[in-house]
This record gives sequence, structure tokens and C-alpha cells, in this order.
Amino acid sequence: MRTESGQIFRLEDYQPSNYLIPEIALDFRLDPQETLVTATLTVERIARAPADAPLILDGDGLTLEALRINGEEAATDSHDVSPDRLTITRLPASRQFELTIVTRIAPAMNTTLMGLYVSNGVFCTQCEAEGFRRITYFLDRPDILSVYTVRMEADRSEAPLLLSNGNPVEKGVLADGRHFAVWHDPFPKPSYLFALVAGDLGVVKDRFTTASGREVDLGIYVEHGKEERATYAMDALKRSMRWDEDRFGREYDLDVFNIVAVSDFNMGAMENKGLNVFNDKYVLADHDTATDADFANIEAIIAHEYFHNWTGNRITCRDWFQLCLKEGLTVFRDHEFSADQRSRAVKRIAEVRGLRAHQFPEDQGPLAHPVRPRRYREINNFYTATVYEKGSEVVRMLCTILGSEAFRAGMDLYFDRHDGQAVTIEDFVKSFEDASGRDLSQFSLWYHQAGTPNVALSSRYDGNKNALTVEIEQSVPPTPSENRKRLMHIPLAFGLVGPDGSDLDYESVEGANVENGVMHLRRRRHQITFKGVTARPVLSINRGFSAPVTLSVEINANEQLFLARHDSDPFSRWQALNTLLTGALITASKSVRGGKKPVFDDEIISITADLAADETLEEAFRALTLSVPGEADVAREIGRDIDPDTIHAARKALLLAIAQAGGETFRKLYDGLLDNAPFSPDARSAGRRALRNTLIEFLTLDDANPAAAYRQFEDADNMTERAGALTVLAQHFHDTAEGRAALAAFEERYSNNPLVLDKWFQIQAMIPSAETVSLIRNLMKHPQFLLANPNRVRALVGTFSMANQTAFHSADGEGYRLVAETVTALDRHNPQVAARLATAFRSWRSLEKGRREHARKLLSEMARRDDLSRDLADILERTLA
Ligand code: 0A1
Ligand code: ZN
Repeated sequence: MRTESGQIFRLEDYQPSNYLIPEIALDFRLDPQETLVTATLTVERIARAPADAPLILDGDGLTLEALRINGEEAATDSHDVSPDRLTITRLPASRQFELTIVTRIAPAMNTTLMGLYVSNGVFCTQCEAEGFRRITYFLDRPDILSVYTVRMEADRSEAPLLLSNGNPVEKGVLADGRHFAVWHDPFPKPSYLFALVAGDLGVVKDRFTTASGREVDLGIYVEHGKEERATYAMDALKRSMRWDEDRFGREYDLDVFNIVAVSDFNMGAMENKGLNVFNDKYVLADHDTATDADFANIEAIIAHEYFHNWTGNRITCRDWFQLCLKEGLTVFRDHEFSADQRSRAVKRIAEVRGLRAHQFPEDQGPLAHPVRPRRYREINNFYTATVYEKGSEVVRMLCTILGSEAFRAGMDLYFDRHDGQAVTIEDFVKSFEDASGRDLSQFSLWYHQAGTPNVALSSRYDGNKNALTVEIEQSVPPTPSENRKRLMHIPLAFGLVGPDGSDLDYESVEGANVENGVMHLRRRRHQITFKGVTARPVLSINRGFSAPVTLSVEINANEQLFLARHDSDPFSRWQALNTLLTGALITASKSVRGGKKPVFDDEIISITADLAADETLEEAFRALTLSVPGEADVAREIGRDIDPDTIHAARKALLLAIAQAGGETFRKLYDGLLDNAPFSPDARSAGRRALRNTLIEFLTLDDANPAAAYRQFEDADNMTERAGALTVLAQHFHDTAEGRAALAAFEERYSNNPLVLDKWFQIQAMIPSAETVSLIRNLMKHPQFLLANPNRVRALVGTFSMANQTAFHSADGEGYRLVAETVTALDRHNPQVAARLATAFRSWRSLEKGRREHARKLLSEMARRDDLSRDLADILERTLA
């Protein structure tokens, strides 16, 4: 495996295939131990290919049983076969011919969860990115589009349900208790969108009538007995289908749309044509078992996969370098959907927090890569926050720059022009250039250049001239293998906030293109002068987070406080407060490191408490203002020589200070938010619960007593408040009688529900204590801990590595050792999940020396092993480079 890990794929080497496969018929004799797959391909040599061009098909661990060319057994010297490749050198002279390939695979032994595998007794597939080659030899690349007909045969009692892509065409009973079904998908698709599911599952059914009157049968398949918990997902699906018609004019195109939930899945979900396969975590929900965050995730992911039907399936990627073509765009679409379903401002704040927590550290560390990478070793490692989340931000900027009408015209042109094709980012951008008449070449750098740009900004007001002058400078820091950066087009939404809090007008502006409240930076430096500004304004910049940049703004604390109280843009209000709190935490952690007691400015504390109590604001927003920046956020801002213990101590001190300032006000607020209305997952009710959950942490800290949290834990009639209270108990009172009792009660109550048990593992993984490493080691021996189940591994070890700054980074290196050992053990079973877990080390160089040394040693030890998967070898080598 090690030698193979060296191969690098480069964008500039892209060559169209010499052969196409317009049609494929697949026949599966399903059996967990030994499944026979017969693939009959119609192969077509392209006009300009030489007649003797070999046909090289991808495979991965396959056993070839038979090969026929135009129905005749292929001569042994006509081809060369290995588990990973089938090369056919002697082919018919005709341009079109038929190839029949029989392979034998063992789904029950497949622990990688790529290709065909068995999850809880259900056969299912995962083919993106390169899983189809684990089923049969094929041109397993996204620019080969084929019409699929799939026949499945299985034991009737084990697998009464037989599903594949497209529409059902035939089914019937066979001898020996077996049966079959045939599905046909008329839309040509790449192999990564192939799927089949066979098993015994329950179903929730519904119907949807599209705008043009097409009737679609909807089905969500889940384990028997869990059907009730799929009704929210069904509702989200119907809302998504309607929204895509209303907002983008996109209708569904088959007679059926099915979703299957499985409990072993490497990622969130998969958009296979007409047959989405989901991690059951993103399907199953009811108030007793799912938090409001779970409901929101389900809504977003159901929408995401559905939206892929147009952005990804009807129009797909030419090659895997173009992954953001479908992912960035589809994330943008699901973000917009959620914003329309819920509070736009709250949604935007959550997106930005996510981007900063996941994408910024990636962009600022050794794994940085452009939204459209130019090289990769293992494509599985490029399903990243940069491709998805930054990719979405780039589409959002496109919309900001063009305006929503021209953006929609560009989307329409893209759909018209490229339906049924496999295309590139250049094709995508060109649609917008052609629809709008604008030159987007500088803008395109967002796709091609890695790194988070920084914008430094200062302003001065001249009261005699009524002029505000803003000095701005952009810079992009170097990233691996990209030292010199070009200047970007950065759209910065802004406002000139006047003394009464409303935006001031100006008469004229020079120094940059400024339109519709957006400054367009295109040069390294701009001096922008606004004339006719009648009072001294405070500049509110990057409103709504219009560009994914970091800012260095010369602004004093009073101005920042003013924005936090008065900015008309709710995102910027939250941002102003967040900047103040982050600054306070950095100062405080320096004090702790210097052996001093941290102190906090009264104004910052009181504004936080005031905003939380401001009833003119929606509850969800108030909950966000009260959410003090996380330890990782502060670490990222500090950037180097980080000591996580001092940040933890500083943050705890800040929580206490806010708790004491909030005191009685918080208590009243908390009590007032209790209502006796029956549970509803809607945004308003979720906002009230979010605020209660935020407040309960302060109440218990103020009391220095777990009683209030324990009461919430016991009284809660929903998972949001129950898990919220348990989190507070685990974070601050894990070694009290209440903390222990609550954890035990939770375990007992939900021991039969794996998704809720994940929460129990997760909450313990976050305990900031010196004993947590040994706690995790014990929990890994829990009868319900399974290395084979990705959700379980992520809940315990993933959460520990990503959301427990103090214990993961424990000064003795034991947290790192725990994660390194898990990564190594997991790599033998599931390289994809192992490699992802290993990315927890990506910021190791920004730590203080002792921790850095521990991390370097463990990373080097892991990298030296000679049995690493390509996935893990790639991550380790780049992390250490
Ligand atoms: N295309 C999916 C993500 C996905 C990618 C790879 C997978 O392989 C295990 C699974 C899912 C999406 O964007 O939702
Ligand atoms: Zn996607």
C-alpha cells in the first residue's frame, strides 16, 4: 500500500476517455458472503481514438469470474487482470461492442463502507468517489455517463425490499425463496451515483406533485419500528422540493424518490440518483431523542441531497478536481433553504461560526488547498470544509457581486447549457459571465488560490469636510506550495452607522467601486473617500460576512460596543460582541499564563448580559450573543505558541463573570422562557430552548451548584433540554453526585437507542479534566463501543479530538497518544474515517513547544508505519510537511 500512496493526480493531466459506456446492465445475485455481479456494458470508442487503444478499467480488490466480449468468452491473451485493474488489449474493430464482466465480492466482509457492504443486515452501496470499482471493473470516473438498468436477486425473507436508482420496472418471485426486481434510470449518470439497497426495512410513504403536475412517490426507509421518527425528514423533503421549484425553477424528474437510512455510514448522506442513502443520524428524529440541532441538520441535509439532483446529478463534475462544482454550489443552496425556513440572521451566524471553526484552521494549516485543488493523492481526503463551506461562500460572493437577478440568470443559463453534462468550474463561471456581461477572471481566484485573505482597515472622519476616508489593504498569506498570491476581488458589505444607530447616507464616493452597500476591493490598497457624510460614523464592515476573510480593523472598544448595541445588521452586532469577547479572552489567557488573575472590562460583561435580556431580539439570536467564543476560537486567534490550559482557565473565568453579572436577571429570564406548550421543532420554539440551555450554564456557575442543571435534566420533556443540562453537568460538575447520577440515568434510559447513546459518549468526550483520557480509554471498552461504527467512533474519539481542547492537548501528550492509537487501529478497517480522524492534528505547529514535540513524535511514528492506507499516509505526510 505504501508505494502506491506516492501517486499524485494532477488537474493538468486530465484527458478525456478513449471509450464511453452509454449503457450498462447490472445483475446482482445478492449474498452477504459471496455476491455475483454481472455487468454488461455497451462500450463505444470515441472517433479520434486509435483503433488499438487499450481499454483500461478501474477495479479495487476485485475477483474476476468471467469476461465476455460481444458474448464470446475473452481469450486469456486478450486482457490482463489484477484486483485493481482490467486492461483489455484485443478488442473488436467495430466502434461499438458489448462487454460482459462477472465479478465476485463479499459485502459482509467489507469494513471500508465503500462499494457494496452490509449495515445491520441491509445491503447498501456507497460509490462516491471511487467505490463503484469495488463492485465491478469500470471506467470509474465522473465524466463517463451511462444509462443504468439494474436487476437484483436476493433471499425474499432477508431482503423483501430491493431498491436501485430511477424507476421500478419489474419484479417477481423465483425458486428457493428468492425474488428479484429491476430498476431503470433513464438519466445518464456517472458511476459514483449508482446505488442499490436490499433488506428488510420499514417505510414512510408520501406523494409530491411537482409544479408541472408530475406525481412523485416518496419513500423514506428506516429500521422497522422507527417509521414515526422519519416523519420530520419527510416533511423536510417536501419543503425542499417545493423550495427548489420556487427559488431556482428546478423540478424533480423521476416517478419515485427514495431515501434509505443506514446506521453504518462514512459521511452524512449521499445523493445517488433517485435513491439517497443517509446516515440514520440525519433522518431519525423526535422530541424525546433528537435535539433542535439534530432537527436543523436533518432539514439541511435532506435538502442538500435533494438539491444535488440538479447540482451534481443532472449536471455533474468532469473530474474530481471539480468537486466544489457540485458541493460548494449545493451547500450554498441548502444554506439559502435553511435561511428561508428559519431565521436568516441566526442561520448566517451559525454558518460563519462553522466556517471559522472548520475551514479557517484548514486554510491556515498544512492541509490548506484551493477550493478547486490542482492535485491530490487520495480524493476521499478532499471532502473538506474548504471544498464545501468555502466553496459555498464563493457562490454567495458571486451572488453578492452580480445581484440576485443576474445570479439567477446565470444559474438558469448554467442549467440550460449544461444539463446532462460533466463540466468544470470554468464552465460554471462562464455561465455567469455570459448571463451578466461581467468579467469574472479576478473573482475566479477564489477557486484557485488557497488561504484566507486578510483585510486591514482604518478610517478617519474629517468633520470640516464631512468626509470619511477608509484605508484598506488586502493580503493573502502563503500556503503549502503557493508562496506568491495574486490580488483577489473581495466584496465587503458595509454601513456607515450614525450616532442614532441608523445608517448614514453619503453623496459621493471615490477610490473603489462601491455599489449597493458593497465595496469591491480589487487592488492591494484602496483609499476610499465618502463625501457628504454629515456626522461621524462608525464603520460596520463585512456585514453578513459578505467575504470569507479575516479582518484587522483599527477600531476602539467603544466603537465596537456601539456596533454591538446598534448596528442594523444583526450579523454585525453579533460579530462586534464576538470580537470584543475574543479580545478579552486573549488578554485574560495572557494574564493566566503570566500567573495573574484574569480581569474583564465591566462594559463587555454588562452588554453581554443586556443583549441576552433584550426582548426586542429573537431568542435564538440572544442565545448566540450569550455563547462565549469557544476555546478553539480563541486558540485560532492567538495563532502560535498556544497553551490550551490558559485559554480554558480564562474562558471559565469569563463565564463566571457573566454568570455573576446576569444573576437574578438570568434566573427570571430562564423561568420566563418555560412554557407548557407541547413540543414543536419550529425555529421560534427551538430559539427559546437554545436560550434556556445557554442560561442554565450561567445559573449553575453562579450558584456553584449543579442543582439547577440537574433539575432541568430531570424535568425536561425534550432531548434539547435534557442533553443541554447533561452537558453543563458534565462540563462543570462531572465529579459531583448529580453529575454521575445524570450520566448513569441517561445511559440507562437510552441504551437501546444508538443515536442517543452517541450523545452520551459525546458529552463525556468533552469533559475538560485530567482524567478524561483514561475515561475515554474505559469507554472504548464499553460493550456498546464499536470501532466498526463510524458514528460511535466520531462521537467518542472524534469529539474528544475536536471539541476537548484541554484533554486532547493534555501537556503529557496522552490525549494525542489516544487519538493516534485509535487512528492506527481504525486504519486497517476503515481508512476513510481513520484519515479524517487524523486531521485533528492539523494545527499541531501552532502549539507551545512541549505539546508540539509530543504531537510531532506521534505523527512521525504513525507516518513511519509501512501498512498505512493511502488515505492516512496522505494526511500524515501533508500534516508533517
Ligand atoms: N456527496 C455527498 C458526500 C459524500 C461523499 C463521499 C462519501 O463516501 C463515503 C459519502 C458521501 C454529499 O455531499 O452529501
Ligand atoms: Zn453534497
